[in-house]
Amino acid sequence: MKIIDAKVIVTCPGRNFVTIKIMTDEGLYGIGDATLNGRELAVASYLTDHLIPCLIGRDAGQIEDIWQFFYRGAYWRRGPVGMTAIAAIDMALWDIKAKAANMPLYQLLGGRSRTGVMVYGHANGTGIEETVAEVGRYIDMGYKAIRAQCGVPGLPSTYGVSKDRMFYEPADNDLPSENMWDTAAYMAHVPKLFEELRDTYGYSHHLLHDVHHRLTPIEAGRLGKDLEPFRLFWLEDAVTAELQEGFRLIRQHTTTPLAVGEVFSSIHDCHQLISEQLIDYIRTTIVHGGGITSLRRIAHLAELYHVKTGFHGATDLSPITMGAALHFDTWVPNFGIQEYMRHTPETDEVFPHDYEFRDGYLYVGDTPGHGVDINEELAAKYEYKRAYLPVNRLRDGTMFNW
Ligand code: GCO
Ligand code: MG
Repeated sequence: MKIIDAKVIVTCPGRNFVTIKIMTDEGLYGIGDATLNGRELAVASYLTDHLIPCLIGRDAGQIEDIWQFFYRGAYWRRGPVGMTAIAAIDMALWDIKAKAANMPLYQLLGGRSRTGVMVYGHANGTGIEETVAEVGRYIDMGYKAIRAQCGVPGLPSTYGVSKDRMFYEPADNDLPSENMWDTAAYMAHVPKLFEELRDTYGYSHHLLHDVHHRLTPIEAGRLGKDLEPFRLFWLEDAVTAELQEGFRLIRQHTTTPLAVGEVFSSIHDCHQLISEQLIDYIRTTIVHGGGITSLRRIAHLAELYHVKTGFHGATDLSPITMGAALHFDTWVPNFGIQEYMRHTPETDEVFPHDYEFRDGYLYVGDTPGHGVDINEELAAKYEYKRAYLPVNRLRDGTMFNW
């Protein structure tokens, strides 16, 4: 089966999404997500100007060879833009292969390992009381695992606290908006939130928290220790992870489980974190980590070292990534949990899909492929709209991690 054409579709049903559609001479097509929040057009150009010309005429079934061609063959390896582009092609090719086999993707990967995929939802509020009430709402909706984020006294805005309770979109401005950060205020506040949550709801649900790269290793060790009585499922992105050995210090000080990896683009960003057992969950996901072909290698490496998967699943990853991830989650032996932030009805309409939420779990359907499609006519109605993620500064104006 030959690839005869491929195109990039940019659409903005409330937020920007980039999609590749690959067509074959047998009439089958596959789609892949190429969305990189705040840098969408760079990936679109990388695909259109540099990868698609090399794709035409290739055998659509040679997924591994095409991956190697674009990874090794580029000479300039890795990086989020390049790896997101490779991931999009890879996802689309797995979609085609599964459709050709007339199988849902999880069957092709090795079959079902579980009945459903446990997901965690996002509860947040400006203060502790509001956040506690939001967690209650998620419990009522059937969630077994809930991430809790809360405003910090004295800071006008904080990562993870949304304007719209049900749909969190951090890319909130035409040019980057500026947030303010205060580590001491944050570290003093977070344990109070989790103490209140456990006092109110007990220990029957999993609770998670995302630090969003704001601490140093020793600060993360302290926070992890302070949170130990509240038995978190994980503490996410406690530090920026460019320095993999930095996690040794966190590990020496706390037994709170650690998750990291949503901004990683390859196995080389996490091989030390995994092989030294410095983390418990790897969050690198299909769209930003080089596709299913690449994530399969990361998951197998992780399995050797008791590390489980915990795929990133924010709203800036399109329903295509969610569909592909859910097939992967349904199969992968060392599954941990899947993040799930609902997409808006406009987005769901542009990307019809067959996965569904029931009682804390997401379930994939049995449609051949990854089960997600794109309504191109509808997509064309929503024009690209530039949007950036915020940046962060300390109280004295110093640029910091967002
Ligand atoms: C998460 C993430 C997101 C990111 C977003 C950036 O854990 O879901 O941290 O909220 O901030 O994906 O584009
Ligand atoms: Mg995160």
